[in-house]
Amino acid sequence: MNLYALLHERFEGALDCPSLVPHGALDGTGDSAWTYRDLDVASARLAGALRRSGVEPGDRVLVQIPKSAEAVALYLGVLRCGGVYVPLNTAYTEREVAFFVADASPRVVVRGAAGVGEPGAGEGPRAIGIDALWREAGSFDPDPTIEARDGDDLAAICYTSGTTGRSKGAMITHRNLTSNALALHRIWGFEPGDVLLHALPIFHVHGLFVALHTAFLNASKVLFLPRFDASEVRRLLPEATVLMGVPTFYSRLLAEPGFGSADCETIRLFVSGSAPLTEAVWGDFEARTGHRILERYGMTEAGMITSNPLDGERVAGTVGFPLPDVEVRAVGEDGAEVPAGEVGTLEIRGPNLFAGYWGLPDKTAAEMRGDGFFVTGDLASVDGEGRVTLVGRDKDLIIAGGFNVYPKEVEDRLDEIAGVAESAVIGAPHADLGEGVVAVLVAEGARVESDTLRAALGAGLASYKHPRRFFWVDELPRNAMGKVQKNILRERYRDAYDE
Ligand code: MLC
Ligand code: AMP
Repeated sequence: MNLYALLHERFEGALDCPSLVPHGALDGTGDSAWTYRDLDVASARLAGALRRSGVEPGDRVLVQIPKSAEAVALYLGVLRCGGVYVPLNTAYTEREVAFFVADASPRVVVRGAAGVGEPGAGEGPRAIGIDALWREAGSFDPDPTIEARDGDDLAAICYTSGTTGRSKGAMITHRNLTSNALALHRIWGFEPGDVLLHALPIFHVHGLFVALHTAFLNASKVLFLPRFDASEVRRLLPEATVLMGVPTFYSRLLAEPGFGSADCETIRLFVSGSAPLTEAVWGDFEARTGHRILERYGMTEAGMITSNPLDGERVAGTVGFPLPDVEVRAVGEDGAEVPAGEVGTLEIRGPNLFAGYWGLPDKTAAEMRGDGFFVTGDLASVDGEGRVTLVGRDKDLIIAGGFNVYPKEVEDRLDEIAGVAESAVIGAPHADLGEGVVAVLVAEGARVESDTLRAALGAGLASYKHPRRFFWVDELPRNAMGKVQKNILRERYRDAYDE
């Protein structure tokens, strides 16, 4: 079934109820709230405009636009016409976007109003700004068709950087999204009247799939903020019942003077994920608000994998139990499952597991076991009851404020800068973002100023990937194989972001 058909079935009885409430409608500066009918009609119009642009089932539609209700309607419009939605971080630079366009070979590219050129006739994808597409969509009657799709058909390709520094497109099917959405909706106990406070970006699994699908399955009202702003989120909490966020949301709320239980009286569920929630933040949050944050674990390739229980015990520092129909196991270096409670690499299997990396069958095969389990690259223990505790990663990944940064990609850019002989990029503890990016550099001649380094990175690398701390050394520590010993660097620079 097409995921849109399922969502439509669920909100059909609530067409006149509010769906997305844009920020302008919340602070009284203009916009009005969208109803579910508005969302349905807008997505039907956009689906029509995409069809007229030549989008056929299976064609990719690549999108890099600011968060807005129209952007959500475009996502739903792509689902309706059977297209494959390819969302991109709005922070990506032209160089980064060019890679994704070449890799995904989309039929249509939708960008923000700025920086969009129409390519020459007949060549490459049709490039159009969201405003122009929106106007175009409005000039035709809505096309109510919802293209029939199989569970195995692709709904989205979400890029996630690989250990090699080359981004890989995770192919996500209608079954993946549908099974995950239904499971979360059930285990998190969505109920009539729930109101979701939405402050996440909508180019990643968390804000796009987890948050929006559960709300739409429930025909819920969604308070739709353009970005996370702690004081604004605090102001709106009393109008909401559910907040989903990355750990930085919670540590920033705690940093708001006077924040406490009075702010949270209407909330029934705080969810955290995408990065580790420290026991300190979890504990402070409970002490100040009386709420135990529900931590869950997921990844682009598998949507949500485990979750602490809604009703049972939520344990700080753990990510809870596998979702219904999802299997997890921790395995040792020999590939055999380790005994309960011992740490191994976490492998998973279930209807949430993606269909592979776009155009990279070898990379897909390298991360799959013969029995269909996927190697997550996360290190975890699974206790006798099946509760999962993540203890680290064996992939060379930094997670800053819920955004992934792959060291290799940053090192490649640093190494191109005149005056840098070689570099090693690591994550260091960061009070606000969980981890911060640190570069350790070997000079070629005179040492380059930090500002010059950042300016040089600026043109090609999204700003959240930039190191904010630079250290110069005579040589990088290497093991007998010549591999840089990042564990030594992590230890040496673990105070890099201390105040
Ligand atoms: C912004 N900046 C960051 C950053 N976010 N730097 C490192 N890490 C981040 N996460 C930088 C910008 O580049 C900019 O730098 C400066 O900070 C200010 O930008 P901003 O946009 O004003 O930042 P802010 O609003 O403070 O954003 C922080 C944040 C945001 C934590 C609210 O990053 C956020 O919403 N993160 C959520 C990410 C997310 O949704 N992840 C889910 C992935 S899905 P300069 O130099 O240009 O000024 C997934 C699977 C799963 O992982 O399990 O969910
Ligand atoms: P992404 O590639 O952006 O989907 O990021 C997925 C990775 O985020 C996972 O493999 C984990 O390393 C990490 N992650 C997600 N949720 C959690 C969590 N609750 N605790 C710790 N790490 C998490």
